[in-house]
Amino acid sequence: MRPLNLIKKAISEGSSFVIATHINPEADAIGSQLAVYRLLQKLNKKAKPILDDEIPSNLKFFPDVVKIHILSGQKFAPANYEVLIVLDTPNPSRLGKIGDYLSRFKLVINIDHHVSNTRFGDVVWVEENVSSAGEMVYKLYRTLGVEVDYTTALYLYAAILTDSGCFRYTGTTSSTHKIVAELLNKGVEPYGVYAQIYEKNTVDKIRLWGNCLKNVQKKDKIVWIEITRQMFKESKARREDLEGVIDFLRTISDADVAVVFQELNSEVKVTFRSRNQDVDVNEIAKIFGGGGHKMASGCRVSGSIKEVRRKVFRVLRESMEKR
Ligand SMILES: [Mn+2]
Repeated sequence: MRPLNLIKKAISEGSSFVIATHINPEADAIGSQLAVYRLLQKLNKKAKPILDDEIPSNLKFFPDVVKIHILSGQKFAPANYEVLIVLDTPNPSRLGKIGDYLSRFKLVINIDHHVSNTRFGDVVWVEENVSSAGEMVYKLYRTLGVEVDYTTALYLYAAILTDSGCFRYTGTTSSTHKIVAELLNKGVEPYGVYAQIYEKNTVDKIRLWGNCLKNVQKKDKIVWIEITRQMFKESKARREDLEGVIDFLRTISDADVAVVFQELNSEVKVTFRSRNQDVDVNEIAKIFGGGGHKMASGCRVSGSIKEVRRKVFRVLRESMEKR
C-alpha cells in the first residue's frame, strides 16, 4: 500500500494521536502540525499537538497555538495515546525530548519533505521534491475527504509560503500554485499573512543585523558571517531574530555558498545556503551530523567559531573543487 493510503488507514482506525514537530519550529512545522490537529478534530479523534520549544513570536497569530502542549524540558508521558504523527522532521533528535518517547507509541507516522530524512517510524511518507510539509498535509486532507476550512487554509498557506521562500525555491511547482489557489479561495489574504510573518522586525533586530552584516566576509565563492555570543549580548535581540540573515547573504551574486556561524554555549550553529545546484549543502551538513535540503541546511559543531569555521571550510572547499 502507498504510504498515503497507510496513513489514511491508520487515521481511520486509530482513536488517539499526538502530533509533533521539530525544535526551532517555523511556519511549515507549526502550520502543518496545527492543520493535522484540526483534521483529527474534524474526524472526532483525540488529538494533542506537542512541542519541545517555544512558539516563535511571529506565529502567535495562529489561533490554535494555545492548544499546543509545550514541554519546556518537562517529561511527557504519552500513556493515553496510540499514534504519534511527526511532521517536517528529518530525524528523531530534532524533536527534542519527544524523540525519546517514540517507542512508547503503537505507531509512529513520519510525514516530511527533507532529503535528509532518516526514514524513522512505522509509516514513512517522505517526498523530497515537495515545497513544504504543508503541501503534503493538503494532500492528506484531500485523501481523507476532509474540507479545508479558513483557519486550516491559513496554516497551510503560511507553511507553503515560508518553506518555498515565497514561491521561489525548487519544489515550487504548478501543483504548489494550484494548492495555493485553493487556499486563497478559502479567504486567505496574502499580504496579511506575509506581514504577520515577515514584517515583525524590531529596532533591536535591525541593529543586530547591522552588526552582523558589517562583518560579512568573502573568499573564493564562499560568503560568511560569524556571530559571537558577545555580539548577541550587546544587542537586546533574540536568537530567532537572526533568521533570514543567511537568505540575505545568499543574494550576493558571485557567491556559490553562504554560511552563518553562530556561537552558542559550547558549540557553533552553522547554517548553509547554496545558490548553485552543483553545491549540495545537505551533504556538507550531513558530514557534521546535521542535514536539511540540497540548497539549505544546517548543523551544530562543537568547538570555537574559529575551529569550526576551519573544519567546515575544509570540507566545503573539497566538495566545491570536486565539481
Ligand atoms: Mn519544511
